Amino acid sequence: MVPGFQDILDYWSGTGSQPSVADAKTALTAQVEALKLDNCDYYYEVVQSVIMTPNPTPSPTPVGPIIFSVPGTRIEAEDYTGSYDITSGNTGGCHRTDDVDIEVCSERGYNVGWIDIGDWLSYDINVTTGGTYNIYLRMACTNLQYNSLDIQLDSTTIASSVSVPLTGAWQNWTTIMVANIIFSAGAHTLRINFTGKNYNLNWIEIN
Ligand SMILES: [Ca+2]
Ligand SMILES: [Ca+2]
Repeated sequence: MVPGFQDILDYWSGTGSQPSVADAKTALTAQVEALKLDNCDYYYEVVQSVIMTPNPTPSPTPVGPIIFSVPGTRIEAEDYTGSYDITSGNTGGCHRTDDVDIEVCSERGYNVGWIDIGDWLSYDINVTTGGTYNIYLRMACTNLQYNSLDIQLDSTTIASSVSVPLTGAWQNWTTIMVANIIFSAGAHTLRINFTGKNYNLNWIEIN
C-alpha cells in the first residue's frame, strides 16, 4: 500500500481525520499506479489458489475390491478385481484409471471395450449355495473373426472358444449363455480370457 492511502481508508471508516484534497489525490493516484499489472509481481501459487477448486474430487472415482455373491448378483465387467490389458492407459477414460479400457454403456453404467487378444479380467466371487449354474455374458460384437473367449474358474478352464454372435455395432448388446457349470460353495476367482478382440463386455451373471 502506498503512503497516504491508509489515511484515506481510515477517514472512510470513520477512524481518521480528513486528509487534504491534494494528499488524497496524490495517494489515490499512486495507489492506482501501484495496482497496474506492469507494477505487480506474479506469484503462480497465489493465482492458482484463487482460481482452482481446493481438493477437487478425483475423476474417475477409484473402485474398491468387490466380492460378488453368486448366484444372482450381476457382475459388472468394469468392476474386475484382477486384469491384464496389453495397451497402457484407459482409452475410454471412464470409471477407473488403470490399463483396462472402459466407456459409457448405452444400456447404463459402463462396459469394457477396446479389448485385445491377450487381455483378461478376473472377478472375486462368493458362491453362497453350490450347484450347477449357467454363466451369462452381456456382449456386443462387430465381426465374426476374433470373436471368441475362454472362461476359467480358479485357474481351470471351464469353457473354451466361446463365440460371440454378431450384433452389428459396439453398443448393440446380446446375452450369450455358457450352460451347466458346476460351482462349489465358497470363494472363487472367475476369469475371462480374451482370445478375440472384436467385442465389448458389459456384465456377467451366474444363475
Ligand atoms: Ca488399455
Ligand atoms: Ca457394465
